[in-house]
Amino acid sequence: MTNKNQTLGEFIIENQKSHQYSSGELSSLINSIRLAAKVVNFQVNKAGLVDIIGDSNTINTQGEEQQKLDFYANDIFINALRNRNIVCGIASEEEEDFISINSLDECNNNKYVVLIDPLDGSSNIDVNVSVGTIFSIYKRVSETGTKVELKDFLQKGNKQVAAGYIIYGTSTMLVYTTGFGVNGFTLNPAIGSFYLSHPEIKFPEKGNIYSINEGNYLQFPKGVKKYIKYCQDETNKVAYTSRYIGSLVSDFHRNMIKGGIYMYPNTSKNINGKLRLLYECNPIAFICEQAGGVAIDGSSRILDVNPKSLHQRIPFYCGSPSMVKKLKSLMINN
Ligand code: P6P
Repeated sequence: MTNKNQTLGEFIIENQKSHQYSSGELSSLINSIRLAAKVVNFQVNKAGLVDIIGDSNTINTQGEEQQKLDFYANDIFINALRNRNIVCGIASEEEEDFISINSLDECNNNKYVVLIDPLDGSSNIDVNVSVGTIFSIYKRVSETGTKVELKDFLQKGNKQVAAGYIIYGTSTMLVYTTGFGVNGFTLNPAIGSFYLSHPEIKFPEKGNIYSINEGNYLQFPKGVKKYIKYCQDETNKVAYTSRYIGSLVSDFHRNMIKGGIYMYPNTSKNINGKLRLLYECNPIAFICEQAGGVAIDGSSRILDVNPKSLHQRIPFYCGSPSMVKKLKSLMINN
């Protein structure tokens, strides 16, 4: 049930009663993400004013130059989760290995693990383009009270208990699902509270926006090339349009609201695609499906892919059902 203008805190309490996480731990976990989002938002919004942007002259596990805000966001989210003693482990795009969170008594009885991309699209920060945080939450599969293990993180996306993103754009929004639909909350910066602004978000059945980096066109699989030409064919009944921000959270969010498809295929430079399965594609795919969309790796459902490693990459196509279905038909037949 949704009540517009409800605060995120009120929404969590109301839904805690009626949903699976009545224990309150997942509610507390979402609340810790809410707090971290406000802190990161404050820094992102003033990045241009202080010496916090610009390369930090270090390289992350992906071989990408880390912006200072990457580090900062990573620390803020990890500390917010650690300090509340809610999770037993965290994996992050900015950390080579997962982090085991041991409570004071060393045997950690917490049952959730969190995987996070603390600041996706960070290369856009110094040109004032919106960026985002993406998170994915699972129940641990290893024995409670023992140290967390890699298998707790290498779970299929269909096992997620919650997933969401924060988009630091013209306004700051927190969008998330716990498997009962997708709801969007907009931050009122004057009072520092998130308000339910987009209840029960659903993809429009049809869409006309396709999002892809066409600079890589020559390297795309044949089916993707055919789909792009299909969208550009002016004899089409639908007038398609291309929109690409280069920030996954922003491109996905616009397409979910307006109807569209986001595509990041494998290329000769990224033979398994560029996006990471565990903390980018799985959470976005969970939200996508909960909003009535479809998310595939070109042939299979993203949420059914069996992960092999923490930072594994995968081709990613997600959006309005009719558009993904058309793309898939062209990919399978070419
Ligand atoms: P390209 C940002 O680095 C990111 O991971 C996604 O947010 C974004 O959609 C994609 O990469 C952009 O990649 O190669 O088009 O610049």
